[in-house]
Amino acid sequence: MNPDNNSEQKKLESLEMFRRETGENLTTNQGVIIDDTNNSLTAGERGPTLMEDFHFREKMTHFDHERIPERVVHARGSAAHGYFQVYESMAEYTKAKFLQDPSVKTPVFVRFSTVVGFRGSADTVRDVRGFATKFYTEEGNYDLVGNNMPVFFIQDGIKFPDLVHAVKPEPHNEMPQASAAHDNFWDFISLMPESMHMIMWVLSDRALPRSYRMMQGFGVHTFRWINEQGKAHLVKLHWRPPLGMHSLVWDETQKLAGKDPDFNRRDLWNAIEMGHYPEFELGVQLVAEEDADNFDFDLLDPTKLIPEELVPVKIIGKMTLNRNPDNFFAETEQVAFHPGHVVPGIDFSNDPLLQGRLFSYTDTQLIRLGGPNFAELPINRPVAPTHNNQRDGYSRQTIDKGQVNYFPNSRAGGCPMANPENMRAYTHYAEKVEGLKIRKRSDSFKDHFSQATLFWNSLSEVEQDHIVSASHFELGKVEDKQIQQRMVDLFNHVDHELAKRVAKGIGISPPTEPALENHGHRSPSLSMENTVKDSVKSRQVAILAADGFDGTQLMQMKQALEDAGASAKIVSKFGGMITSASGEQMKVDKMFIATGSIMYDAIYVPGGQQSIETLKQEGDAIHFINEAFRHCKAIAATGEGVELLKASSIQGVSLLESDSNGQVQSEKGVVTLTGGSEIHSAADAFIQAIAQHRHWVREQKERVPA
Ligand code: HDE
Repeated sequence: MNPDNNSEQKKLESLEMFRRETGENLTTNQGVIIDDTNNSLTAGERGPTLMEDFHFREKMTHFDHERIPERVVHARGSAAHGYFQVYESMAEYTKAKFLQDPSVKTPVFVRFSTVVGFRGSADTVRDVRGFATKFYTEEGNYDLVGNNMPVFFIQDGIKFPDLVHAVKPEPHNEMPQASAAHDNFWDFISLMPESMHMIMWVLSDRALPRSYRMMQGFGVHTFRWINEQGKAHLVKLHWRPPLGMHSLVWDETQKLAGKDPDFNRRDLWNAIEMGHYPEFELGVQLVAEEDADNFDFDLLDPTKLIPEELVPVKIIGKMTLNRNPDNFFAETEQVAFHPGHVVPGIDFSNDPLLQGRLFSYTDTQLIRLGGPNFAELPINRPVAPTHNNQRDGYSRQTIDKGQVNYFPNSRAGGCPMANPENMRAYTHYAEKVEGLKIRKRSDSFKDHFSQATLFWNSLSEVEQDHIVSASHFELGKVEDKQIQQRMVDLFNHVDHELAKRVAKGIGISPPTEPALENHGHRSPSLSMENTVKDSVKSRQVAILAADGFDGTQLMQMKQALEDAGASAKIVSKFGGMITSASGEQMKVDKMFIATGSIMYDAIYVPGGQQSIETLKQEGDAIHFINEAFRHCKAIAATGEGVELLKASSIQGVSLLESDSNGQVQSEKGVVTLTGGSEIHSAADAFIQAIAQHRHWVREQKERVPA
């Protein structure tokens, strides 16, 4: 076998030992074959169940103990296996072995999550997304436990229990589920000005990802990389999706939470099953130790990012996720991440939030996974060998041989040996630290607004509008006027116009003067509008059709979409088959009742007189078009299909008001072709429109009911 693939295979093989296929015979856990699992053992046909029914007892006991506590945060998640490869050696900056050789594929397991909701909550809520990666490196496991936003709410780990208590459902009635839109959360935030930068991110569209495959990831904290010569760099880590960053719109997320609460989870699963392997490039911002103090903010402050204009992001490698887990519980639920899992060449900084995390993860896993042996669970085992004198505890699996379980020893030749001469051993960076024991926030952490303003200034008008509407929703749910007022005051430290717009929406008196002058700086890379928009790979397109559709148009468009990597599904009133005007049969993929425009990125309506007449009478079909239009999605129609768009409530698209004489026309993401002979050109225009993700120019201005 190719040695490169060897390291990638190692984790697969280590999991293989624990995989179990369904066998022919039903057995007990002791291996005894069972003849009947439908009837308990009873004293007579109508008599009491007998205690000696070991099969009943074992089955029921195991069931009774099936649940474990869910994660206190990030309870709802989905994961995938894959591998990571560095593009070029990072030896200049770090000695971490998995970052040296571009031919080495390091196995990874990645879990994406929401933060606030319970395990069964909906995917599409407004929330931060967790992005946790376990690298099974040859030198041990390295966990990069990040989020999809580059900063955090608080500066010190000691505030985390307060933050989480405030955002979780209120304790007296356990409402609301998976939402920050309630008094407790905004009460806390209004008293914590340090959270304002993160609040801007949470109110932005970053909190509503279209797909886990289309969001960025961030290590958040400043970490330290150390090279073979002992030289250190401070480093911020980024994950970048080649598909670009794309979000849902608020109305869509609300509807999806009911129609498909698994929307992001399903998207991840399906993409991998279909071979559209999610990819993320790893980027780093490197700052030499000696330059650490050259910024007007503190690199140890997790409410700050390093603007890319100051330190560019260097792309150093790529992660590909190519396999779904076999078993949700065994893998996705039992995986245990920890920012303290580092390998030689990677070290921490004194970021007080990071320092707090270094305690919390193992601690919470001790209760969640029931004792100290969770590192032995298949998904958590490193591919590097482990040897130490840790013994016993609940559910110990390793059978440690021999008489010796202490160090130093002479009876086992001193093994396992802690050897300071071992060049491969982890050594902590010898940072000079001195000071008084003190509970005090550093003065260098005191600017809470400059970067919140930077973020606001960097967004497009549409993105800013979305922040304002999000604040109206969130604060509109708050009952206490004083909390609303305090929030308006905080927004007034970010930007005066923003504060006035927030105040107007929630009926609070607007501030008359800015609390701080807007510095006017921008960082264009912070806007999602500037993301990649060149591909329709793995995008979902609904084709609305009924009996009598134009078979040539439908087939040609479907083919063109699929050739471009999109997936096209036929949606109609009933399941089964529909027949084209010329007699071809097509299978209906989804019925209107079981789907909605919210589950697709774009809509296509092929011609066919009879099909269009039927769809015009179909409220669901008209609603499909209206809703997709309102959500700014690409819509195409050819031949008589254009008539269906005209019958909808679409407004402000002039091409629908005139006849195009067989020409392909495209305006605001609506593509039409009245003739129907130039389907290829229509498909090209449609594909371009889909790649734009959304056509915001329609928003607000051409509002349609949906
Ligand atoms: Fe976490 N966090 N966190 N966190 N975190 C957990 O660990 C914690 C923070 C993040 O998919 C818990 O095993 C503290 C920042 C992710 O399994 C817990 C503080 C970032 C996940 C915990 C933070 C994260 C967690 C809950 C402030 C982004 C899910 C269950 C000091 C850089 C990992 C668990 C997975 C999970 C503590 C702040 C990311 C309680 C104390 C900042 C992605 O230990």
